[in-house]
This record gives sequence, C-alpha cells and structure tokens, in this order.
Amino acid sequence: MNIMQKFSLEGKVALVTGAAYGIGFAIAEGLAGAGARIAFNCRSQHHMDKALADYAAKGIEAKGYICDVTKEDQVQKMVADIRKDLGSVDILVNNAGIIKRIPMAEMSVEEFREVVDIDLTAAFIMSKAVLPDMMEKKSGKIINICSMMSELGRETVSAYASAKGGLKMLTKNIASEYGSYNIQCNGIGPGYIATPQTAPLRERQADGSRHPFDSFIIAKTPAERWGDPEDLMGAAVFLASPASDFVNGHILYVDGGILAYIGKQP
Ligand code: NAP
Ligand code: GCO
Repeated sequence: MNIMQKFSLEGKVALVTGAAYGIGFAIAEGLAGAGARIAFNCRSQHHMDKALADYAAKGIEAKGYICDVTKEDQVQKMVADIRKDLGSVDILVNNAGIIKRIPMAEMSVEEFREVVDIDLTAAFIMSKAVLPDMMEKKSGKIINICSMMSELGRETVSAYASAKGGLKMLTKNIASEYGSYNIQCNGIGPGYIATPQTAPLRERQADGSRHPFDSFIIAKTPAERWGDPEDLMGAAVFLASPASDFVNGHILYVDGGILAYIGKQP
C-alpha cells in the first residue's frame, strides 16, 4: 500500500455525532474529502435542514438522522438505519457535546448529570451500538472528541472536566478491551476552537476590546490564536485511516501548543 492509500477512507462509512455545525461538521468534511460516506445526527429538524444544505453546498452527500445520543433506543435505531442506508459503521466520531460554565458550589446535580450524560455516557451508548459490527468485521475506528479539560481543570467547568477526563479513560478502555479485534479507539483533544460553544468567551466588549477570556487564551496558546474547526481535519483523517492502525488508546492534542506551555513569562 502506498502512503497516500494509507490515508484513504474510500469505501468506508463514517458516523459523526453532533455534526450539523462546529467541529463535527469540519471533521465530517475532512473524512468525506478522504473518501468516506458520511452519516451524522443532530437533535432538531431546524439544524438538520440547514446542515443538509451546508453539506450539499460543499458537494458532500451526507445522510442525516435526528437522534439524541443520550437515548439508547434512538441510537440503536439510527445505527440500524445507517446499516440499511449506507452499510455498517466503520468509523465512529463521538463529537456531540455541551458545556455548562457554572461555579461548582452553585451547580445543581441535574446540571452536572446532564453534562456527564451527553459528554461521557453517550460515547459509551454510541460505541456499544457500533462495536458488534466492528467486531464481526475485525476492523473499526472510534474517535472520541476530548478536550484540554481531559488534562486540566479551570473555574466553572467541574462537570465538563469530569466528563472529558472520563472520556479519555473510556478511550483507553475501549482500546484495551477491543484492540484484539483490530479496533482502534483514540481521542482528539482540541484546544480552544472558534465555534458556537466558545462564542460567549470571544464576545467583543462594549468598548470594542477583546473579551478577557479571549486575551487569556491568546496568551496561553503558543500559536497565539484560536483554532478553527478545520484545524482538526488532519488529525481526524489520520485516526480514521489505515495510517493509524497501530495507534490505539492515544489522545492526540490539537491545541496550538497549550499543553506544552507554562504560560507567558512576566
Ligand atoms: P457546538 O458548536 O456547540 O456543537 C455541538 C454539537 O453537539 C451540536 O451539533 C449539537 O447538536 C450536538 N449535540 C449536543 N448534545 C447532543 C445530543 N444530546 N444529541 C445529539 N447531538 C447533540 O460545539 P463544538 O465546539 O463544535 O464542540 C464539538 C465537540 O468538541 C464537543 O464534544 C466539545 O465539548 C468538544 N470540544 C470543543 C472545543 C472548542 O473549543 N470548541 C474544544 C475542545 C473540545 P444540536 O444542535 O442538535 O443540539
Ligand atoms: C471552556 C471551553 C471548552 C474548551 C475546550 C478546551 O469553557 O473551557 O468552552 O469547551 O473550549 O474544551 O479544550
């Protein structure tokens, strides 16, 4: 196999969760560019209609499913529908996620549970749904979208950091438990990426100056910029392709250098 073929996803079916927009959309676009047929889900018809138009505008024939990733019955039905529509899932990207920025002492247990349910438990539900087909085929790729918060803490994100830290360990456990079936499970740990999720952290101040958190991230990132969703495409194609067949249980941080950096010297 030549080196370009090692990165090819020709003939593969990829399911990217929460890929109507943001990081999921860019990852789906990257996987499609490498040859994969794309399935994605989101929760509302409104987002679905816009997403289908956005995929079509990029020349991508994506198949969309309305599905809440925290509901096991909906997930099982979506995976069965994809099997009928496109073939069984070869590549799963667990991307759907939310964040709640609330000081821990003020956070309700319901709010904490909702974040853990979507950001961690759903990756278990989704992976469980695709594993039987992957085990039968003796081939599969699962990519979990982790975070800086898989490694670091910060004020107001106790639930998110707990979930993303747990997702890192679920990644290592799937790799350990199913590696003998030629299934690779790896994570991508994005740094701070400009998407709707982080829009509140980048809002301009009334006087036109940068949001203090925006300035903090620029100072904390050796690349001195926020990432774009497109910055994640290459890592996703690598971890979805035969080029990574001996990479398992790894978290690939795509963070402009944040985790390598102690911070700007005074
Ligand atoms: P985003 O713009 O808010 O998009 C999140 C997506 O997840 C939306 O499409 C949303 O779909 C979907 N989603 C949420 N809950 C869902 C559920 N229960 N069932 C199905 N879909 C659901 O977020 P993003 O910034 O692109 O982030 C994508 C992933 O990367 C998340 O896991 C996030 O934690 C992670 N991440 C983001 C950053 C960053 O800086 N942006 C950094 C590190 C990691 P609906 O519209 O239908 O709700
Ligand atoms: C936050 C952000 C997170 C980060 C990301 C870092 O409030 O800390 O919104 O979502 O962007 O997860 O990797």
